[in-house]
Order: sequence, then structure tokens, then C-alpha cells
Amino acid sequence: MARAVGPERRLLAVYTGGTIGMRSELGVLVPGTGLAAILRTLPMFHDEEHARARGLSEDTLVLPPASRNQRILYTVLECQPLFDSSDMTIAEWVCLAQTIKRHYEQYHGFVVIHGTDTMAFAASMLSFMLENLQKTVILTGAQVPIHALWSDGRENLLGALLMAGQYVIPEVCLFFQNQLFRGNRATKVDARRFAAFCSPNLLPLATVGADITINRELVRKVDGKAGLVVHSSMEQDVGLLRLYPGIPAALVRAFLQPPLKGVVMETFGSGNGPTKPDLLQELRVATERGLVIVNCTHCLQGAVTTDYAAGMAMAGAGVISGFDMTSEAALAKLSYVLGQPGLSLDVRKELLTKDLRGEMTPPSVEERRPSLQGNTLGGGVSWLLSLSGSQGSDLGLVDFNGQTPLHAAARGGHTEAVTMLLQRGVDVNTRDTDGFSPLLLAVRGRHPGVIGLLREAGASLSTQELEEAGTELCSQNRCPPPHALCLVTWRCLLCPAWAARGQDDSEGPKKESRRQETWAGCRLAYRADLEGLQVWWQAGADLGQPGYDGHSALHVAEAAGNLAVVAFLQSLEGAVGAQAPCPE
Ligand code: ASN
Repeated sequence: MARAVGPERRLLAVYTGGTIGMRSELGVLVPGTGLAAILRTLPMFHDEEHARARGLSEDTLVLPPASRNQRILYTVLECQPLFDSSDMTIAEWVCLAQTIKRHYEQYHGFVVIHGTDTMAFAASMLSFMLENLQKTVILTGAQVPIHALWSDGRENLLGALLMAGQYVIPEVCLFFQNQLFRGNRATKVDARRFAAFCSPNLLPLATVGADITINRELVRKVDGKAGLVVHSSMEQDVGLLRLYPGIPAALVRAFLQPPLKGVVMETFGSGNGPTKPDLLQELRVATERGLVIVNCTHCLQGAVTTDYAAGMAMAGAGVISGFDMTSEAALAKLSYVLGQPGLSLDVRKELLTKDLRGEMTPPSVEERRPSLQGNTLGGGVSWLLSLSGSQGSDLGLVDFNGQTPLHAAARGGHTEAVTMLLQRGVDVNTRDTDGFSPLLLAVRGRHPGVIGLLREAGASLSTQELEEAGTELCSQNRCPPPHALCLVTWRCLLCPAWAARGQDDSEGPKKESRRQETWAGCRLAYRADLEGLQVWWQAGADLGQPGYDGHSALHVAEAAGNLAVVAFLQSLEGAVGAQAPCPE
């Protein structure tokens, strides 16, 4: 994930229909043409003066400046026909993916304007169709038409354009009510409220308020060399079956008949279903015939497990766990996996259990054991120890994020487990795929006991970790007083260093994150977050580092009158550059 650079960012907005552009006909809403013409009349969507001065073509709209030296230009491509999204099918979404592919080189990013009713399906489908995506694709829409006096459409569309224009988030996302979700994690949860979507099993990738907070850790990394591939051969004979108490086996049998090739079965709670032999028999017959059945919970939140016999029975009948996937994501994944030519059934089933586009969280190391029989992490580690004998060979096992049992124990603040692992000689400075160590996770979780144990065992934060941590810690209010503006936006024009930065944007993300690192202490000092400062200090961070504008944490704490913080920082002797004169 990177902030997009360059004076002009060009976006393609593909308008497929949906309430956002609908009009009332005979008392009901129907898709409406001419969205671009409406946008042209709204100053928040088009700066006519700039467009004229710049000599932009008729079909190009330009947003008012979002930042001092960047403009977002966009073209609205109106589909024919336009749809209420209830009429969208896999075939329309394939066309959409192909449209993106056709214009991929011309534009920096893509916004898809879509009806909300099936937007989560659309986002999930697109996420599987578009492989090796290196550009931002954001779906958005509205609950109320954009031309109405009170409409969420203006904010949603503007937010989507700003996010796609200003950031490179190489994923299919869904933007609604100030939140940017991973598309295949989102689901529609309200028919009327503006907060129509949620992402029950994954935090938003970004949240927009006075500041834009990006959850960088969650944003998927790209393989820089691979080109975009569009998978158009999606299997259409896939379906969704929701179990209910007492569902007759005969009805299940009728549903599972050919030509159906794959089914997402929504089960109760953590993946449980009726254990009636006749129903299980129908499932078993179908899976043995080659029908692929994926188990998803019909609960909004949580995952499929085999904690219960009623869940184990599903697995016993050949049903594959969909873990914490939404049903929309599972259906899209089935369609994608079954549509791939030339794969054996076993390979397809294997693919379904893997996280392909960030759509699921497969169980990590400590969750691969029966969780309700020993649900403390210490229990999990003991289990691993019993497997590994005295050598601790399996203790280096990593989950799909490259995290070891020590990461898990440190993250959860389990001092007993950390002690056990360290005694077994695990690598204290092991890094996960993002380069994060157990020490960083303990700092984030604010677990001083664990931090102490790890430090004693020789753990230290890498430069990269301090950079990443700085980014995260500074994500709310990044800049210390005395400038009031600093508290609203990190682009405080009053700060001399920021002003200097504006003249040279070529310094790159590395330098930016180094600067942010030094702000972390300042922010904590301003908020009088003594605990936060203490854990960073305990982990070896240098709290004496001045911020980009020359203020140290001590200066900030003094200016804000945070006496406890001042006392703490002064007590650190030598660790804090308290003697440096305040620059203002
Ligand atoms: N029926 C509309 C659609 O999905 C609902 C909306 O967009 N809010 O196209």
C-alpha cells in the first residue's frame, strides 16, 4: 500500500446502475442514465474552471484539489443496460472484469458504481476474477439516489474516488459510509441505513474521518512483476443452501442435483448441522458424486470449527470448511475454483481451503487443535511441546502469516507460554512475513511482562519495525501541538518541516515512515499515554528522538502540561534528549 504520487491521477468510474443513479417512475425506483451529467453539475465532483484551463476533453471530470499538488481526473463509463443489482449475474461481473482489463494501462485506479443489493457478491467475484491486481478497484453505491437532497451517494462516491485516486491499494475494495472494506469480506447488513455494509471478520482496510486511517498491516502485498490476469471462466452452476432446523433430507437431495457443481451450505453456529442419518447420507452421496460443498456459518461473525459432533458430522460427510468466509466470498471462490480448467477434484478442494485473495483466515498454529478442550494458549503450547519432544522442532511451525507460537504467545500476553517457549530455545527474533517480531506484537498488545521476558532473551526491534510501528501509532493524530491544525490533519501547513516536504515529494515512503516513527512518542506524550510510552521504552525505542518538526516527546508533554509523562521522560536520563532546545 502506498500513497499515490504524481500531479494527476486518472480514474475510470464504471457505472453499472444501482440506487445511486435511480429515478422514480410510476412510484418505483428504476436505473437512471446520465450520471456523469449530474456529477458535472455538482461542484464537489467537478471543477469546471480547472477543466477549462487544463483543456480537458468533454468526457473527463476533475475533482477540486484534494491536496496541494495533485488532481484526480475521472471518466464515467456508463454501462448499457444499467441494472438494479438484483439482476446482475456472473456474466455481467465477467464483463466488468474484462472492462477493467481493457482499460487497465490507461488509468491509475478504478471505481465501480454498483447497486448495493448484490455489491458484496460483485466485489467477491471481482476479487477472484482479477488476479495480480496492482491497482485500486473500489465498488461503491448508495441507499438514496445522488440527486436527492439527503443522499449518502455523494459521500460514498467522493470517498471512493479520493481513496482510489490518492492511494494504491491493490485489492478489490468496497467503500461505504467512510469505511473501506476488503470486498470479499464485506456483506450487506441493512436495507435502509446508510451504514449498509460491514466486514464481520476483518477490520476495515481504511477509515475516513478528519484523517484517513489506513490499516496497512491488512492491505495485501503485490507481486510487482506479475501482470493482471482476468479469469473469465467462472463456473455458473454454483448455489447457496441455507439449512434450517428440521430441513427434510428430500429437499436437500432435490437441491443438490446436477447440473449443480458446487454449493455453499450455510450451517448453524460454528458450522453445525442436523445429525439425522438420512440428511447426512444425502450430503455424503452428493460429495462422493463429486459435488463440492463448502460449509459457512449463517452467523454474521465467527468461523466454522469442528468443536461439536454436529460440526464434525458435516466434515465426515465430505463437506469442506469455509472457515470465516462470508457466503458471498465462498460462492465466488467456488465459482472461480470450479471454473479453472484442467484441475483434479482434489486440487480444487485443496484450493478451497487456502486463502487465495484475503477472503478467509485459515486457522493458525494454535487453533489447529480442538479449541474447546484446552482453550488457553498455554494449553496450545503444551500441546505443541508434547508433539515436539525436548528438541522443540515443531515450535518453529509458522502459520500462513509466517507467525510462530512465540508470536501468538507474545501477542496474547501469555507470559507462561512465552517462558516455556524461550526455555525450549525458540528464536526470539523470528520475523513473520511482514517482518514483525514477537517483541513488536507484545508492544502493540501492551504486555510489559512479555516484553521483559523477550528483552532478557535478547529481543530487539528492527529499524523496519520501528518504522511500521511509527506508521501505526501515528495513524490518529500524528503531529504534536502547538499547532491546532496538527490535531486535525497530519499535513499541518504551519509545520516548517511539512512545508519543506511539500516542495519535494520525491523523498519516498521510507523517509516518510522514518519521520512518522519519531512522531509516535510525541503523540503518546501529547495524549498522556504513559503506558504506551513505557512499553515502547521497555522494548528499546528511543523516546528522545525529536519529531519531524524538532519537538521531542518531552517538549510535547511539557507543552501539553502532562506532568506524569514529563516526570517519566525526565527519569529516563540519557534515554531522552531532554536538553535539546525547543525549536519554537
Ligand atoms: N436495488 C438497488 C440495487 O441494488 C439497491 C441499492 O442500490 N441501494 O441496485
